[in-house]
Formats: sequence, C-alpha cells, structure tokens
Amino acid sequence: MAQESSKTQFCIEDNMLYKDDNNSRGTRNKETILKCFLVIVGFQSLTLFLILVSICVVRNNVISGADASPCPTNTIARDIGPIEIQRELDVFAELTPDEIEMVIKYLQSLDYLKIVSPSHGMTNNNFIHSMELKLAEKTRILDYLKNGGTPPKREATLFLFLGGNSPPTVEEYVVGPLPNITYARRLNVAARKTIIPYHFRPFSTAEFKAIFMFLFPKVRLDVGWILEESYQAKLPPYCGDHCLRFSMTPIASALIPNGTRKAWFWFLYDVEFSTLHPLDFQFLVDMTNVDARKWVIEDVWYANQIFKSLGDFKTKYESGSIDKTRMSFPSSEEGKFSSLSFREPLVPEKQLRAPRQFDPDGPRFDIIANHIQYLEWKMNFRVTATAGLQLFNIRFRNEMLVYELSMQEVAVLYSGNNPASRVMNYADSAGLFGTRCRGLLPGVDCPSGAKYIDTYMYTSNENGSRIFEKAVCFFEHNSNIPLRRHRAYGRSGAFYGGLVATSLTVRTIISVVNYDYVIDFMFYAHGVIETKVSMTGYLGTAFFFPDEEPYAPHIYKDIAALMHDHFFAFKADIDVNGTSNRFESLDIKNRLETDPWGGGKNHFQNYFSRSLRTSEKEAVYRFNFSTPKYLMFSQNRNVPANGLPRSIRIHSKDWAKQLIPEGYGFENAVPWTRYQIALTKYKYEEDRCSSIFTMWDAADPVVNVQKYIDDNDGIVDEDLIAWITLGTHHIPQTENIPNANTVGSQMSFFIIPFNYFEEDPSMNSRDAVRITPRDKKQPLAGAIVEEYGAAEPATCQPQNSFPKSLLERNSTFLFS
Ligand SMILES: *[C@@H]1O[C@H](CO)[C@@H](O)[C@H](O)[C@H]1NC(C)=O
Ligand SMILES: *[C@@H]1O[C@H](CO)[C@@H](O)[C@H](O)[C@H]1NC(C)=O
Ligand SMILES: *[C@@H]1O[C@H](CO)[C@@H](O)[C@H](O)[C@H]1NC(C)=O
Ligand SMILES: *[C@@H]1O[C@H](CO)[C@@H](O)[C@H](O)[C@H]1NC(C)=O
Ligand SMILES: *[C@@H]1O[C@H](CO)[C@@H](O)[C@H](O)[C@H]1NC(C)=O
Ligand SMILES: *[C@@H]1O[C@H](CO)[C@@H](O)[C@H](O)[C@H]1NC(C)=O
Ligand SMILES: [Cu+2]
Repeated sequence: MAQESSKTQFCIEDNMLYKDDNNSRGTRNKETILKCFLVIVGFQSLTLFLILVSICVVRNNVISGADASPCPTNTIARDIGPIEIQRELDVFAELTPDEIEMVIKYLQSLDYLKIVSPSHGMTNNNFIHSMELKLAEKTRILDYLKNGGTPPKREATLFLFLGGNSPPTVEEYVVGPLPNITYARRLNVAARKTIIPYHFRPFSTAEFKAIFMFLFPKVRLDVGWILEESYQAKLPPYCGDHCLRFSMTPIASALIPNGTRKAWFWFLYDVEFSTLHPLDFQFLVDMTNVDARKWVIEDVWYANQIFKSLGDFKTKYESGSIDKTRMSFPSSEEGKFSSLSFREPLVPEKQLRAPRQFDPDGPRFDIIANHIQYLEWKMNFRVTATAGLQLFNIRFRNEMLVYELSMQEVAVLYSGNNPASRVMNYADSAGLFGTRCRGLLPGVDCPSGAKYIDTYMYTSNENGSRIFEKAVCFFEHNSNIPLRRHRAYGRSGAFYGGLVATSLTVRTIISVVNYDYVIDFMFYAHGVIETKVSMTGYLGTAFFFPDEEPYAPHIYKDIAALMHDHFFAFKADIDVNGTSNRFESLDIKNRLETDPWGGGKNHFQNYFSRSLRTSEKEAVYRFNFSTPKYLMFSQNRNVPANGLPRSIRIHSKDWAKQLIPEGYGFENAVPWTRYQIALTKYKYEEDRCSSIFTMWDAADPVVNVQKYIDDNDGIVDEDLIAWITLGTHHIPQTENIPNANTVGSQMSFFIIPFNYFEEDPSMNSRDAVRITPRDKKQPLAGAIVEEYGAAEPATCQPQNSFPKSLLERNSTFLFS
C-alpha cells in the first residue's frame, strides 16, 4: 500500500518546480517546462496506480448533462519528485534556446570555421545545418539517474556544412561542455564517417536558394516559352496563378561516377495537390560543383523522349521534329479530383456527429517537462532535429524495460519507366524528422483532450532556431476492445471478468512532401508496448505512358501511380532486468512422434526448442514462413532450472522483403532493410542505423548497420540493441485518390514481457469489472458487481478542443 507522508497539493507554475540555483541549468528548466501542472509533494507511494486522487472532480456528485461543467483537463498529481525530474532533464532534455544560442556564439567566435548565418548560407560557404544534444554514454546516464552525483556533461552534436572549405565537406562536430563551452571539435569515431564527402549532403535551403537563383533562370531563358506552350504554366517564382512545382530525385551515388552529385528534377502543376498532377518534363542536373552557377543540366526528358541537353531539346522542339505535349492548366473543376474538398452527397444525410472519446476524471497521465507518467508507466522523451521523437528510460512498475525506443528512418523505393521514377529512392530523415513533426490538429490528428507539446530546434533549413507548435501529442486511448475477458456461464461456476484496453499513446505525425506518417507509441496495462506506423497522404506519380504499366497502375487520366516499397527502421534498446542480456529464439518445429503411452500411434506435433544466438551475425533475423520463431531478449541471472527465463519478446507480422539484390545501388545505403531484426551489442557511437546522408551515400554509407553486424561481436550477456524493420509493398489503386488511407496500411511491432511478471499486470487495474453470482447455485438471481466507477455516469462535459475559432483568427500553429 501507499505510504502517504503528507499530501499537500500545490499548483505551481512553470519555473517554480525547481529551485533556481542561479546557474544556467535553472534557466534551462524554466524554458523547458512549458505547462502549468499539479504536484503532490511528499507522496511516497510505490504503487501509484492505487492512488487515483482526483483534485478537481467530486465523485458521486451527479450533474445533469446540460449543466455539467467541462471535464477536467488538469492532470492528476503524482508522486514524482523534483530530484528525479531534474536528473532526467539533465541527461535527456534537448538543447534549450539558451544552450543553442551559446553554441552558435561559440562557433561564430572561431574565425577559422567561417560560419555564416543560415540566411546567408550558400552551397559554397560554411554554416550550421543542425544541432542537438549529444546523449551521454548509457552506463553514465543510468548511474546518474540512480545515484545522482555530478551530472554527465552536456554536449551539442552538430552537422556543419563546409561548402567553403577545400575540399568541401560536411563534418560532425561536438561542442561542449554546456553551458561554459571550452571546445568545439570534429568527432572522430570508428562507427561512422564524421568527415562526409560534400556530395553526400542532404538537400538544404541553401541548395533550394541556388536552384531558384541560378538554375531556374537558365531553364526559363532557354525553354520557358516551350513550357508555357506545352503546359500553360511557368517556372516559379514568377508564375502568377499558373505555376509549375518541382520535385527532385537524387540519384544514389552508387549508380553514378564516384564523387558526383546528380538529381532528376521533375515537374508538376502547383495545385492541391501537385503530386497528382505530374507532367512529362524532367531534367537531370549535375550538382557536383559547390558553385551552383556551374551546375550542368544534362539529359532532358519531354513527351517520353530523351535529349542530350537543354539546347538539344530546344533545337529539336523548334524544328518541329519531335512529339509535343499540349496541356492546359487544370481548372478548379479539373483539379477537384486531387483536392480534399468535400464530395456530394454528404454522408450521413443529416448532421450526426461521430463518437468521441473523453476522460471523465481528466487525463490519467502527466507530462512534466520531458517526463511522462501514466499509471504504472514512466518514461522520458525528446525531439531532435535529425532523429525526431525518441523515448528513453521506459519503466513499468519502476523497472526499466526499454532504454531507448525511436524511429530511425523511413525509406520509400519507387519503380517506374521514366528517368526520375527509375531512380526514385527516398530516405526521409534527410528532411530532418524533428522539423517535420508539427501542426497536429486537435480533434482529428489526436483526440480532443490530448496534451500537446511544442518543440524548439535549430536547423539551417528553418532559418535557425524556431518553435514547432503541436509537435507531439499525448492521450489515453480507449481501443474499445476487451484487453481480457471471460464469461463463464451455466448453472454453476458462472462469473465474468473483463477489462477494456486503454493505452497511453504518444503520437507524432511526420509529413514529408507527399506522404504523412502517423507514428504511435502505445503503453498498455499489461506491460506491453506497441509501436505503430500508419501511412496516409498523397501518392507519388508519373505522367502516364503505356511504358509505365508494369510499374505504375494508370489510376486517372494522365496519372501513373508509382509502385513502391515502404520500409521503417526502429531502434529498441531493450533491457531485461538490467543491461546484461541474451538473445534467443524459441524455434517452433514439427516432428513425427511415437505415442509413449502405448497404443503405438504415431502422430505429428509441434514442439519448441531454445536457440541461443552468440554473435551479431548469428542473430540477424529474416522472416521465414517455414521456420516460425519467438524472438526473445532474456536476463542471464536467476534462470529457473526448468522453464524459460524472464524475457521480453519482440513480435510483429508487418514485414516486407527487400527484393533488390544486396549491395546494389540504393540498397547499399539501407542495409537495415535486409533484416527484419538485427541485433547488435550496445556501442556508444553506434547510436543510429541510418543518417541524414542515406539518400545520397549508397557508394559508401556514412552510417552502415551492416558494419555494426560484420564485426560480429559476441552478444551473450551483453547490452543488446534491436534494429527492427517494418515494411510493406504498395501497388497504388484508384481509392488512393486523393489520399492513401491509414486503415489497411498500419504496421506495428510489439514489445511483450514474457515470463517477466508472475502474473498479468493488468490484474491490478481499477478499470476492470468482475461479476460473480451472489449465490453460486442460483447464478441468475443477482450478482455481486465489483467495479470502480464503471457504473457511474460521467459528470462532466467532454472537452471539444477542435480549434475552429482560433484557426479562423490565426492559423500559425497549423501552417508555419
Ligand atoms: C559557468 O561560468 C560562470 C561564470 O562565467 C559560472 O558562474 C558558472 O558557475 C559556470 N557554470 C558551470 C556549470 O561551470
Ligand atoms: C572515390 O573518390 C575518393 C576521392 O575523391 C576516393 O577517396 C575513394 O576511394 C573513391 N572511391 C571509389 C569507390 O573509387
Ligand atoms: C532568417 O532570419 C534572419 C534573422 O536571423 C532574418 O533577417 C531573415 O529575414 C530570415 N529569413 C527568412 C527567409 O525568413
Ligand atoms: C532484477 O530482478 C530482481 C528480482 O527478480 C530485482 O530484485 C532486481 O532489482 C532486478 N534488477 C534490475 C536491474 O532490474
Ligand atoms: C526457410 O526455411 C526453410 C526451412 O528451413 C529453408 O529450406 C528455406 O531455404 C528458408 N528460406 C529462406 C529464404 O531462407
Ligand atoms: C498567431 O499565433 C502564433 C502562435 O501560433 C503567435 O506566435 C502569433 O503571435 C499569433 N499572431 C497574432 C497576430 O496573434
Ligand atoms: Cu505507399
């Protein structure tokens, strides 16, 4: 039972939770804690879920619907201590605005770096592309979280674009210690390249500027009139309401000469939404030179014909010797198919609103700075520019199950006949995931009543530091399926027990050009974590020619919708009862057996056997229908003599086979797609399985998970990391117009305690109900109903947080 030493209630504002001890950490905390929250100080409960003390709601005080006051939005106080939060902030909190400012000032003071501000960043000068907190080493963090002492030093890790250096490079730098910086040095580690060839850099605002300043004027001058004649549209920015939009497809470096940087540019009508308005005009640009004035337009593709240069295209077009395209800019009527405007007739015929979800007693979770607490779960989170949302230190019943859970990469590999689609392979982290998480719409993207957080980051792509509003949301989700239930019926022994499945859901949605990825991390009452990706948004397409048919269904007039594979990489640093773990599989096999009990009957049956993986190479897992397995992390201590050890299982069925041969072209940049799970020993610098360079670096990947595996470390009784790859093949269909839908395309993996608890942890849930006959012999004559609130009506009005009037006044949070 809980010990309640003193139950004092405080409502304290942001900066009051922490003593301002006059150092800049105090400042940091003030900045980081965005919300007002409630705390109960001096509450020393070990089993906090037993304490559902509601501060703001008076139970049993039924108010009739119309008069009901809004459901509480305050989180309910928990037994979280400032010391615990302070330590978590010290090690996991992203860089604060002050810290970012200090790093910029420090780097600008180093004359030899010649750092310019993002707005002056060009392809041929030096600027800071991104920065984020460099996490301290894991054992150091765990020790500090547990025992306190001196906090690990805080350092920033940065990518510097050094286009002004000779040779030009991108370099990974470490700057620290914060707040009193004394060094900025290039990182030097064996795990990855930290001096990166400049031609592997991701697209940046600097490069887009160069395209508008140097490339498009050239194109406009040479063939602007041809584009107008063919498409009734002009290149941006001087195009009025008849604009072309462009997209770029980098060519994986493994497919082009060493040291070169090339991309296909392809064009679309700039209407809602452009990717469903592809045109038959593309050109290939050699972008190797740091001076964008020296970029060369090589091949040109138009009306399904190829030309050696812009000049060649122009000459042949003028001489009339080629096929020509004649299209008119889509009218709003013609463009309607691709817009998300309502279609008639509206359903349902009358305005009847969809069911909603609400929290009758207010949210049952707290978000305090970077700390999340929900019933028996606790964890930390951060959002970084390059990695996006990461969860750390995930605890259930105060024992850590997972040290880190995060998405690593999103790769989409297209096929097609036209030049750009043939090489269209995207690795979306190039777009900086952290900056793509923003603008969640309450009531649609997350339920009414969800909590939202804003993030703050520095990237050159966003012109320096800025706030990203509504980047992540948190809500408790009622799945409306029993997590467990049993109804025993009949004349004797009748009973019922059941529990509805709810989970804390931590959600972010990443929009990268055309696609939207909903990423959910869900925490359930039985100790299971589900990680789910749902895909929506617009298809990638190409202008339809019959040659596209093998690759791209012809889904609308001129549209061939490109077939593609989606792959998602995740990292799960699972720790079973500490960090010294093993990985084994339970192999399910079938054999012919002679019945040992006589009768001489032979029969087939399944059995399982344990198979311990001893090295990284041995541990790679490729799904094989013929060899079913359970994949388990387990502790090495206290293994029962009989039976299976305390374990955590990884489970999924959302795998897709990477069909490109190993090591060929872009495949070489995404070696994690070869395996459904790869297991590696924790190494401080092997912290990611992909990088922002993946789209370009196939010739010699900056981060290469295959190398993590190939050194073939022993993995028995080590700290282990699982790299998990979900995937699916997508052949587009007409119902993907205008958008692809999440339902039907969702993919999940589960982290499942296995022999970890003595019994189902959800047995402690107050959300359950149990019904037993008052008289066992007369089960129909009334029963004892045990419940904690299920029978009570809600006494408050559900929140409606759909921000219509705000949006009508100010739509900054959604569109900025
Ligand atoms: C940083 O330097 C200031 C003086 O410039 C000093 O007061 C402060 O204690 C230092 N902080 C740390 C963490 O060393
Ligand atoms: C590519 O060129 C670089 C120098 O620019 C050289 O160091 C590297 O070895 C070359 N790689 C291959 C595969 O030829
Ligand atoms: C970028 O920020 C600078 C100030 O830091 C500002 O002067 C400039 O106008 C900004 N540029 C854009 C495109 O917003
Ligand atoms: C491991 O499990 C034992 C009991 O099963 C527990 O006492 C101990 O605290 C656990 N250790 C860690 C590091 O979780
Ligand atoms: C799948 O397992 C079966 C049975 O062990 C084996 O014969 C087959 O080669 C495996 N398939 C692949 C693709 O590894
Ligand atoms: C609009 O909202 C943003 C935050 O989303 C705020 O920064 C800005 O000041 C608001 N603008 C006006 C005119 O109120
Ligand atoms: Cu798709």
